[in-house]
Amino acid sequence: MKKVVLHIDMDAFYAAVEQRDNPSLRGRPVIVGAPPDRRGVVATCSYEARIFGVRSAMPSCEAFQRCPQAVFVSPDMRRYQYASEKVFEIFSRYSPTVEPLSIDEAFIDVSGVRRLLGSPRDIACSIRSTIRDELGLSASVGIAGNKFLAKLASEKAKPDGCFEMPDDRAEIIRWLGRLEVGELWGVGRVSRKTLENAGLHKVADIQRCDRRKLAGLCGQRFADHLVNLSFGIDAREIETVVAEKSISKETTFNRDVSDRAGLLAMLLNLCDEVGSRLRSQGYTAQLCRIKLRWSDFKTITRQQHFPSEICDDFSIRELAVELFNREKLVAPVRLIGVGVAELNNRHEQQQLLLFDDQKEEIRKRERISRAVDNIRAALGDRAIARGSCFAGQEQPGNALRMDSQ
Ligand code: DCP
Ligand code: MG
Repeated sequence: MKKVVLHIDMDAFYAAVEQRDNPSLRGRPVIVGAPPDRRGVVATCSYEARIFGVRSAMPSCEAFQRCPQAVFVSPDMRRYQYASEKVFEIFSRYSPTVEPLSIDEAFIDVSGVRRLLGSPRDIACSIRSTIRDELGLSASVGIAGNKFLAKLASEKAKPDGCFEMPDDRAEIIRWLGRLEVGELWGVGRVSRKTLENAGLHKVADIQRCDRRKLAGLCGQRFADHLVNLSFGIDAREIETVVAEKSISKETTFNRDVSDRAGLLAMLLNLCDEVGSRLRSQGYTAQLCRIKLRWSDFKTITRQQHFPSEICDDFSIRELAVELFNREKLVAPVRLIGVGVAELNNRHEQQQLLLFDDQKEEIRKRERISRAVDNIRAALGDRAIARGSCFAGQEQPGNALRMDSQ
Protein backbone atom coordinates (compact mmCIF):
# COMPACT_ATOMS: atom_id res chain seq x y z
CA MET A 1 0.00 0.00 0.00
CA LYS A 2 1.37 3.40 -0.97
CA LYS A 3 2.05 5.64 2.00
CA VAL A 4 0.21 8.97 2.03
CA VAL A 5 0.98 11.58 4.63
CA LEU A 6 -0.84 14.85 5.19
CA HIS A 7 0.80 17.73 7.01
CA ILE A 8 -1.80 20.15 8.32
CA ASP A 9 -0.93 23.53 9.77
CA MET A 10 -3.42 26.17 10.84
CA ASP A 11 -3.01 29.59 9.25
CA ALA A 12 -1.83 32.43 11.52
CA PHE A 13 -3.32 30.36 14.31
CA TYR A 14 -3.52 32.70 17.35
CA ALA A 15 -4.32 35.70 15.16
CA ALA A 16 -7.01 33.74 13.30
CA VAL A 17 -8.69 32.81 16.60
CA GLU A 18 -8.65 36.50 17.57
CA GLN A 19 -10.13 37.57 14.23
CA ARG A 20 -12.78 34.89 14.45
CA ASP A 21 -13.82 35.91 17.96
CA ASN A 22 -13.72 39.66 17.33
CA PRO A 23 -15.22 40.59 13.95
CA SER A 24 -13.81 44.13 14.15
CA LEU A 25 -10.34 42.58 13.70
CA ARG A 26 -11.17 40.78 10.45
CA GLY A 27 -9.31 41.99 7.39
CA ARG A 28 -6.94 44.03 9.55
CA PRO A 29 -3.31 43.59 10.52
CA VAL A 30 -3.45 41.86 13.91
CA ILE A 31 -0.36 41.17 16.00
CA VAL A 32 -0.62 38.73 18.89
CA GLY A 33 2.14 39.19 21.44
CA ALA A 34 3.64 41.73 23.78
CA PRO A 35 2.39 45.32 23.43
CA PRO A 36 4.76 47.53 21.41
CA ASP A 37 5.81 49.60 24.41
CA ARG A 38 6.90 46.53 26.41
CA ARG A 39 9.85 44.20 26.30
CA GLY A 40 8.67 41.14 24.42
CA VAL A 41 8.04 39.63 21.05
CA VAL A 42 5.38 38.83 18.48
CA ALA A 43 3.87 35.34 18.88
CA THR A 44 2.23 35.54 15.48
CA CYS A 45 0.38 37.97 13.25
CA SER A 46 -2.38 37.90 10.67
CA TYR A 47 -1.44 37.69 7.01
CA GLU A 48 -2.52 41.32 6.66
CA ALA A 49 0.38 42.24 8.99
CA ARG A 50 2.86 39.94 7.22
CA ILE A 51 2.70 42.17 4.13
CA PHE A 52 4.57 44.74 6.23
CA GLY A 53 7.29 42.28 7.16
CA VAL A 54 6.03 41.46 10.66
CA ARG A 55 7.01 37.93 11.74
CA SER A 56 6.84 35.58 14.75
CA ALA A 57 9.56 36.19 17.35
CA MET A 58 10.23 39.75 16.14
CA PRO A 59 10.45 42.29 18.98
CA SER A 60 7.06 43.99 19.34
CA CYS A 61 8.65 47.45 19.10
CA GLU A 62 10.08 46.56 15.69
CA ALA A 63 6.71 45.14 14.60
CA PHE A 64 5.14 48.45 15.56
CA GLN A 65 7.68 50.37 13.49
CA ARG A 66 6.92 48.19 10.48
CA CYS A 67 3.17 48.30 10.89
CA PRO A 68 1.98 51.10 13.21
CA GLN A 69 -1.64 50.65 12.16
CA ALA A 70 -1.70 47.05 13.47
CA VAL A 71 -3.94 46.06 16.37
CA PHE A 72 -1.86 44.47 19.14
CA VAL A 73 -3.60 41.73 21.13
CA SER A 74 -2.24 39.96 24.22
CA PRO A 75 -2.18 36.17 23.88
CA ASP A 76 -5.02 34.25 25.47
CA MET A 77 -3.60 30.72 25.61
CA ARG A 78 -6.71 29.10 26.96
CA ARG A 79 -8.76 30.04 23.93
CA TYR A 80 -5.99 28.84 21.60
CA GLN A 81 -5.67 25.56 23.51
CA TYR A 82 -9.40 25.06 23.32
CA ALA A 83 -9.44 25.73 19.57
CA SER A 84 -6.47 23.37 19.19
CA GLU A 85 -8.34 20.59 20.97
CA LYS A 86 -11.25 21.00 18.57
CA VAL A 87 -8.91 20.94 15.56
CA PHE A 88 -7.30 17.71 16.78
CA GLU A 89 -10.71 16.20 17.41
CA ILE A 90 -11.50 16.83 13.72
CA PHE A 91 -8.20 15.19 12.67
CA SER A 92 -9.09 12.11 14.69
CA ARG A 93 -12.26 11.63 12.62
CA TYR A 94 -10.15 11.00 9.53
CA SER A 95 -7.43 8.67 10.77
CA PRO A 96 -6.28 7.00 13.95
CA THR A 97 -2.70 7.82 13.00
CA VAL A 98 -2.19 11.45 13.97
CA GLU A 99 1.13 12.85 15.18
CA PRO A 100 0.76 16.23 16.87
CA LEU A 101 3.75 18.50 16.23
CA SER A 102 2.63 21.64 17.98
CA ILE A 103 -0.51 23.42 19.06
CA ASP A 104 -1.65 23.95 15.45
CA GLU A 105 0.10 21.33 13.37
CA ALA A 106 0.07 17.57 12.81
CA PHE A 107 1.00 14.76 10.46
CA ILE A 108 -1.82 12.43 9.55
CA ASP A 109 -1.24 9.09 7.88
CA VAL A 110 -4.20 8.48 5.56
CA SER A 111 -2.75 5.50 3.67
CA GLY A 112 -5.18 3.10 5.28
CA VAL A 113 -8.35 5.14 4.95
CA ARG A 114 -8.27 6.01 1.26
CA ARG A 115 -10.74 3.38 0.19
CA LEU A 116 -13.15 4.62 2.81
CA LEU A 117 -12.71 8.37 2.43
CA GLY A 118 -11.51 8.95 -1.13
CA SER A 119 -8.36 10.32 -2.71
CA PRO A 120 -5.80 12.14 -0.55
CA ARG A 121 -6.91 15.40 -2.12
CA ASP A 122 -10.56 14.67 -1.27
CA ILE A 123 -9.58 13.90 2.32
CA ALA A 124 -7.51 17.09 2.57
CA CYS A 125 -10.36 19.19 1.16
CA SER A 126 -12.83 17.60 3.54
CA ILE A 127 -10.60 18.29 6.57
CA ARG A 128 -10.11 21.89 5.50
CA SER A 129 -13.79 22.54 4.93
CA THR A 130 -14.80 20.83 8.19
CA ILE A 131 -12.36 23.04 10.10
CA ARG A 132 -13.73 26.09 8.31
CA ASP A 133 -17.40 25.21 8.82
CA GLU A 134 -17.20 24.01 12.42
CA LEU A 135 -14.48 26.25 13.82
CA GLY A 136 -14.36 29.28 11.53
CA LEU A 137 -10.60 28.84 11.02
CA SER A 138 -8.45 28.06 8.02
CA ALA A 139 -5.83 25.36 7.62
CA SER A 140 -3.31 24.54 4.92
CA VAL A 141 -2.55 20.98 3.90
CA GLY A 142 0.42 19.37 2.20
CA ILE A 143 0.07 15.90 0.67
CA ALA A 144 3.04 13.63 -0.05
CA GLY A 145 4.51 10.20 0.38
CA ASN A 146 6.49 11.06 3.52
CA LYS A 147 6.70 13.54 6.39
CA PHE A 148 9.49 15.69 5.00
CA LEU A 149 7.78 16.22 1.65
CA ALA A 150 4.35 16.70 3.23
CA LYS A 151 5.71 19.49 5.42
CA LEU A 152 7.31 21.22 2.46
CA ALA A 153 4.06 20.84 0.55
CA SER A 154 2.00 22.51 3.29
CA GLU A 155 4.40 25.46 3.36
CA LYS A 156 3.81 25.82 -0.34
CA ALA A 157 0.05 25.58 0.22
CA LYS A 158 -0.02 28.49 2.70
CA PRO A 159 -2.18 30.34 3.38
CA ASP A 160 -5.52 28.57 3.13
CA GLY A 161 -4.53 26.12 0.43
CA CYS A 162 -3.73 22.54 -0.41
CA PHE A 163 -0.68 21.34 -2.33
CA GLU A 164 0.04 17.82 -3.46
CA MET A 165 3.61 16.83 -4.22
CA PRO A 166 4.11 15.49 -7.73
CA ASP A 167 4.00 11.70 -7.92
CA ASP A 168 6.88 11.40 -10.32
CA ARG A 169 10.24 10.86 -8.62
CA ALA A 170 12.26 12.76 -11.20
CA GLU A 171 9.90 15.69 -10.87
CA ILE A 172 10.23 15.66 -7.06
CA ILE A 173 14.01 15.67 -7.35
CA ARG A 174 13.89 18.62 -9.75
CA TRP A 175 11.43 20.42 -7.47
CA LEU A 176 13.64 19.87 -4.42
CA GLY A 177 16.73 20.96 -6.32
CA ARG A 178 15.42 24.50 -6.56
CA LEU A 179 15.06 24.91 -2.77
CA GLU A 180 17.63 26.58 -0.51
CA VAL A 181 19.65 24.20 1.69
CA GLY A 182 18.16 25.94 4.74
CA GLU A 183 14.77 24.45 3.83
CA LEU A 184 15.97 20.91 4.47
CA TRP A 185 14.68 19.46 7.71
CA GLY A 186 17.37 19.65 10.40
CA VAL A 187 19.44 22.39 8.75
CA GLY A 188 19.61 25.27 11.20
CA ARG A 189 21.47 28.53 11.03
CA VAL A 190 24.87 27.05 11.84
CA SER A 191 24.76 24.11 9.45
CA ARG A 192 23.36 26.33 6.71
CA LYS A 193 26.37 28.62 7.05
CA THR A 194 28.75 25.65 6.93
CA LEU A 195 27.11 24.35 3.77
CA GLU A 196 26.96 27.76 2.12
CA ASN A 197 30.58 28.52 2.94
CA ALA A 198 31.44 25.33 1.08
CA GLY A 199 29.49 26.60 -1.93
CA LEU A 200 26.38 24.48 -1.30
CA HIS A 201 23.48 26.90 -1.56
CA LYS A 202 20.71 24.99 -3.27
CA VAL A 203 19.43 21.47 -2.62
CA ALA A 204 20.59 20.68 -6.17
CA ASP A 205 24.16 21.36 -4.96
CA ILE A 206 23.71 18.66 -2.30
CA GLN A 207 22.27 16.27 -4.88
CA ARG A 208 25.37 16.72 -7.03
CA CYS A 209 27.94 17.06 -4.26
CA ASP A 210 30.70 14.53 -3.66
CA ARG A 211 29.51 12.38 -0.73
CA ARG A 212 32.93 12.16 0.87
CA LYS A 213 33.36 15.90 0.75
CA LEU A 214 29.96 16.36 2.37
CA ALA A 215 30.78 13.84 5.13
CA GLY A 216 34.05 15.68 5.76
CA LEU A 217 32.09 18.87 6.10
CA CYS A 218 29.37 17.82 8.49
CA GLY A 219 29.93 14.23 9.57
CA GLN A 220 28.82 10.98 7.95
CA ARG A 221 25.43 10.74 9.66
CA PHE A 222 24.31 14.25 8.89
CA ALA A 223 25.67 13.96 5.35
CA ASP A 224 23.59 10.79 4.77
CA HIS A 225 20.56 12.56 6.20
CA LEU A 226 21.04 15.52 3.84
CA VAL A 227 21.57 13.37 0.78
CA ASN A 228 18.44 11.34 1.55
CA LEU A 229 16.34 14.46 2.01
CA SER A 230 17.74 16.10 -1.10
CA PHE A 231 16.32 13.15 -3.08
CA GLY A 232 13.03 13.26 -1.16
CA ILE A 233 13.75 10.15 0.95
CA ASP A 234 12.47 10.16 4.52
CA ALA A 235 11.66 6.87 6.22
CA ARG A 236 10.27 8.27 9.47
CA GLU A 237 6.97 6.76 10.58
CA ILE A 238 4.09 8.77 12.00
CA GLU A 239 4.41 8.63 15.77
CA THR A 240 1.10 8.74 17.50
CA VAL A 241 2.54 8.63 21.00
CA VAL A 242 4.13 11.94 21.73
CA ALA A 243 6.94 11.89 24.21
CA GLU A 244 6.29 15.36 25.52
CA LYS A 245 8.31 15.27 28.66
CA SER A 246 7.18 18.48 30.28
CA ILE A 247 4.79 21.39 30.01
CA SER A 248 5.90 24.76 31.24
CA LYS A 249 5.12 28.41 31.04
CA GLU A 250 7.27 31.34 32.02
CA THR A 251 7.11 35.08 31.82
CA THR A 252 9.67 37.85 31.71
CA PHE A 253 8.59 40.96 33.56
CA ASN A 254 8.57 44.31 31.90
CA ARG A 255 10.47 45.63 34.91
CA ASP A 256 12.25 43.43 37.47
CA VAL A 257 9.97 42.65 40.43
CA SER A 258 10.92 42.48 44.11
CA ASP A 259 7.57 42.20 45.84
CA ARG A 260 6.51 38.71 46.84
CA ALA A 261 2.79 39.31 46.41
CA GLY A 262 3.20 40.39 42.81
CA LEU A 263 5.39 37.39 42.07
CA LEU A 264 2.90 35.04 43.70
CA ALA A 265 0.05 36.46 41.65
CA MET A 266 1.99 35.81 38.46
CA LEU A 267 3.03 32.36 39.68
CA LEU A 268 -0.62 31.40 40.23
CA ASN A 269 -1.61 32.53 36.73
CA LEU A 270 1.21 30.48 35.25
CA CYS A 271 0.13 27.45 37.30
CA ASP A 272 -3.38 27.67 35.86
CA GLU A 273 -2.06 27.95 32.32
CA VAL A 274 0.16 24.92 32.81
CA GLY A 275 -2.76 23.01 34.37
CA SER A 276 -5.04 23.90 31.51
CA ARG A 277 -2.52 22.70 28.92
CA LEU A 278 -1.89 19.53 30.88
CA ARG A 279 -5.60 18.70 30.86
CA SER A 280 -6.19 19.68 27.26
CA GLN A 281 -3.38 17.35 26.18
CA GLY A 282 -4.80 14.54 28.25
CA TYR A 283 -1.88 14.09 30.64
CA THR A 284 -1.24 13.79 34.33
CA ALA A 285 1.99 14.99 35.91
CA GLN A 286 4.14 13.70 38.72
CA LEU A 287 6.68 16.49 39.10
CA CYS A 288 6.36 20.22 39.69
CA ARG A 289 9.10 22.71 38.91
CA ILE A 290 9.57 26.43 39.36
CA LYS A 291 12.17 28.69 37.81
CA LEU A 292 13.37 32.09 38.92
CA ARG A 293 15.79 34.31 37.05
CA TRP A 294 17.29 37.16 39.04
CA SER A 295 18.09 40.58 37.63
CA ASP A 296 21.72 39.51 37.03
CA PHE A 297 20.43 36.61 34.84
CA LYS A 298 21.42 33.94 37.37
CA THR A 299 18.70 31.31 37.22
CA ILE A 300 17.54 28.73 39.73
CA THR A 301 15.08 25.87 39.38
CA ARG A 302 13.46 23.95 42.21
CA GLN A 303 11.40 20.81 41.87
CA GLN A 304 9.42 18.28 43.87
CA HIS A 305 7.09 15.37 43.21
CA PHE A 306 3.38 15.68 43.78
CA PRO A 307 1.98 13.28 46.39
CA SER A 308 0.22 11.51 43.48
CA GLU A 309 -0.32 11.98 39.74
CA ILE A 310 -2.39 15.09 39.17
CA CYS A 311 -3.81 17.27 36.43
CA ASP A 312 -5.65 19.95 38.42
CA ASP A 313 -4.66 23.56 39.02
CA PHE A 314 -4.97 23.37 42.80
CA SER A 315 -2.22 20.79 43.22
CA ILE A 316 0.11 22.67 40.87
CA ARG A 317 -0.57 25.91 42.72
CA GLU A 318 0.01 24.37 46.14
CA LEU A 319 3.34 22.81 45.30
CA ALA A 320 4.61 25.72 43.19
CA VAL A 321 3.79 28.15 45.99
CA GLU A 322 5.48 25.87 48.50
CA LEU A 323 8.63 25.74 46.39
CA PHE A 324 8.49 29.51 45.87
CA ASN A 325 8.03 30.23 49.58
CA ARG A 326 11.17 28.28 50.40
CA GLU A 327 13.24 30.73 48.35
CA LYS A 328 14.69 33.97 49.65
CA LEU A 329 14.45 36.76 47.12
CA VAL A 330 18.16 37.43 46.84
CA ALA A 331 17.65 39.91 43.99
CA PRO A 332 14.81 41.41 41.97
CA VAL A 333 13.19 38.83 39.70
CA ARG A 334 13.41 39.15 35.95
CA LEU A 335 11.65 35.94 34.96
CA ILE A 336 9.39 33.47 36.72
CA GLY A 337 8.25 30.11 35.41
CA VAL A 338 6.30 27.00 36.37
CA GLY A 339 6.41 23.58 34.80
CA VAL A 340 5.24 20.02 35.26
CA ALA A 341 7.05 16.90 34.14
CA GLU A 342 7.03 13.10 34.27
CA LEU A 343 3.83 13.07 32.29
CA ASN A 344 1.57 10.10 31.67
CA ASN A 345 -1.49 9.66 29.53
CA ARG A 346 -4.45 10.31 31.75
CA HIS A 347 -6.30 7.13 30.83
CA GLU A 348 -3.29 5.16 31.94
CA GLN A 349 -3.23 7.01 35.22
CA GLN A 350 -2.83 4.64 38.08
CA GLN A 351 -4.53 6.06 41.07
CA LEU A 352 -2.79 3.81 43.50
CA LEU A 353 -3.67 6.03 46.38
CA LEU A 354 -4.14 4.47 49.71
CA PHE A 355 -7.38 6.07 50.76
CA ASP A 356 -10.67 6.57 48.97
CA ASP A 357 -11.06 10.06 50.36
CA GLN A 358 -7.77 11.06 48.73
CA LYS A 359 -9.04 9.75 45.42
CA GLU A 360 -12.27 11.64 45.90
CA GLU A 361 -10.42 14.88 46.66
CA ILE A 362 -8.28 14.52 43.53
CA ARG A 363 -11.32 13.86 41.39
CA LYS A 364 -13.08 16.87 42.85
CA ARG A 365 -10.14 19.15 42.15
CA GLU A 366 -9.93 17.86 38.61
CA ARG A 367 -13.66 18.35 38.03
CA ILE A 368 -13.51 21.95 39.20
CA SER A 369 -10.42 22.67 37.12
CA ARG A 370 -12.13 21.31 34.03
CA ALA A 371 -15.26 23.33 34.77
CA VAL A 372 -13.08 26.44 34.96
CA ASP A 373 -11.45 25.52 31.61
CA ASN A 374 -14.89 25.31 30.03
CA ILE A 375 -16.08 28.60 31.48
CA ARG A 376 -12.90 30.35 30.41
CA ALA A 377 -13.12 28.87 26.94
CA ALA A 378 -16.69 30.08 26.63
CA LEU A 379 -16.44 33.48 28.31
CA GLY A 380 -12.79 34.45 28.02
CA ASP A 381 -9.70 34.17 30.09
CA ARG A 382 -10.62 36.61 32.81
CA ALA A 383 -14.20 35.51 33.30
CA ILE A 384 -13.32 33.46 36.33
CA ALA A 385 -10.65 33.80 38.96
CA ARG A 386 -10.00 31.20 41.57
CA GLY A 387 -10.19 32.27 45.21
CA SER A 388 -6.83 33.14 46.64
CA CYS A 389 -5.47 33.59 50.08
CA PHE A 390 -2.68 35.81 48.85
CA ALA A 391 -2.95 39.47 49.65
CA GLY A 392 -2.33 41.74 46.71
CA GLN A 393 -3.31 39.22 44.07
CA GLU A 394 -5.00 40.92 41.21
CA GLN A 395 -8.67 39.92 40.90
CA PRO A 396 -10.69 41.30 38.04
CA GLY A 397 -13.54 43.38 39.48
CA ASN A 398 -16.49 41.46 38.12
CA ALA A 399 -14.92 38.03 37.99
CA LEU A 400 -16.53 34.97 39.49
CA ARG A 401 -14.58 33.44 42.31
CA MET A 402 -14.17 29.79 42.99
CA ASP A 403 -12.60 27.61 45.65
CA SER A 404 -12.01 23.91 45.86
CA GLN A 405 -13.73 23.74 49.24
N1 DCP B 1 4.08 30.81 18.05
C1 DCP B 1 4.70 31.53 19.06
N2 DCP B 1 6.00 31.93 18.92
C2 DCP B 1 6.67 31.65 17.78
C3 DCP B 1 6.07 30.90 16.75
C4 DCP B 1 4.74 30.51 16.92
O1 DCP B 1 4.07 31.80 20.09
N3 DCP B 1 7.94 32.07 17.64
C5 DCP B 1 2.66 30.41 18.22
C6 DCP B 1 1.75 31.41 17.54
C7 DCP B 1 1.27 30.72 16.31
C8 DCP B 1 1.31 29.26 16.71
O2 DCP B 1 2.39 29.15 17.64
O3 DCP B 1 -0.04 31.15 15.94
C9 DCP B 1 1.54 28.33 15.54
O4 DCP B 1 2.79 28.59 14.94
P1 DCP B 1 3.00 28.58 13.38
O5 DCP B 1 4.46 28.57 13.14
O6 DCP B 1 2.18 27.50 12.74
O7 DCP B 1 2.48 30.01 12.89
P2 DCP B 1 1.03 30.50 12.54
O8 DCP B 1 0.01 29.41 12.64
O9 DCP B 1 0.70 31.69 13.36
O10 DCP B 1 1.16 30.99 11.04
P3 DCP B 1 1.34 30.10 9.71
O11 DCP B 1 0.16 30.43 8.86
O12 DCP B 1 2.62 30.56 9.12
O13 DCP B 1 1.37 28.67 10.15
MG1 MG C 1 0.38 27.57 11.76
